Amino acid sequence: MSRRMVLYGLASILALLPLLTAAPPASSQSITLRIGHTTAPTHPYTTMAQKLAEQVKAKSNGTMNITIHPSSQLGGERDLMEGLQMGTVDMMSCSLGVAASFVPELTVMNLPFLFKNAKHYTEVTKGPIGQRLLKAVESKRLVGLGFYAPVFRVPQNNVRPINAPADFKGIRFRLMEVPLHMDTYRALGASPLPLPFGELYTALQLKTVDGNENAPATLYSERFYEVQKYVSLLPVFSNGAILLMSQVTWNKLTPQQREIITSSVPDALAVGDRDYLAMDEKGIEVMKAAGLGINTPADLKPFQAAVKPIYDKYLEKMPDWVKEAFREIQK
Ligand code: EAX
Repeated sequence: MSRRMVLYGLASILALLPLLTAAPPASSQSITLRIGHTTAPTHPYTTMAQKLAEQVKAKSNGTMNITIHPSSQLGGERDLMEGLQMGTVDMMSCSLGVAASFVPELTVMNLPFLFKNAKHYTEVTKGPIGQRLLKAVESKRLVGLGFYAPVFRVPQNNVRPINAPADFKGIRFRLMEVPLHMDTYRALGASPLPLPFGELYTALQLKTVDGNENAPATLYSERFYEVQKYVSLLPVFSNGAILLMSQVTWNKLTPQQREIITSSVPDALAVGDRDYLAMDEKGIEVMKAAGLGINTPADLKPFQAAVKPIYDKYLEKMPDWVKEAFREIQK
């Protein structure tokens, strides 16, 4: 072999080297996904995300990392939803209230006094209706990974306990910016005001609003009880959540990475459900101990009667399959 040939051979090996080293198969490339939500690091949205991160990391041999951003660090729920659509945020847990402002079909889940209990919500969301709703999310540049949080949003305020619809009169409740929620509280006689969740504690403290409504777990995790007097265990809306991913992010993942995520979701959501139910109970205990008045209205019927027009108004706009789903849920 001539010296020239050796040199030529060496040169071509050197030229190939970057190709051999620089581009490992996509599946072994490390990625980091950001998940955001509005609630505190002690809240079930965080423990769900921790479980998801842990499983995804283990199954991917450490190549897939999920960083968790609680307490509205990446913005409120509307900001996060927009972030998902643009691909600047990868994942989030979103209240069904705000999620329905982006995916109208989800509105059916927000009808007042719809679900009888946690079991009812779970059956619907884990069954064919839940599947269909997760599919509907895809037309909005989102990927629906699952539903969780089988608890209810209840009113808390500084004026009086709510035992009958008349007790709502004139109380300024902070609500999420969700038209169906606002209309419902108006129908009950309250004066609703939309505010981002991140501003709620201060608004309650400064008495910009008299009350708010959330799951007892959240009233506890956000310490709203420090600045509120009464909690009425009136299950006005579902406090369900949907775990969402950005379609922009999803499209960048390999089939193997997608599989790692989807196979990790059920266990993570189960942790979220378990912790939500437990924290709801604990929250009631803590609020009782903190001296809040806690009451359970004896009769739901007058409340249900007052919000009847909400059903007609919002179902009317829904596609037939959603109306059908509603009838199925109500059976
Ligand atoms: O989803 O805004 C709210 O009251 C929500 O419950 C909160 O962002 C968690």
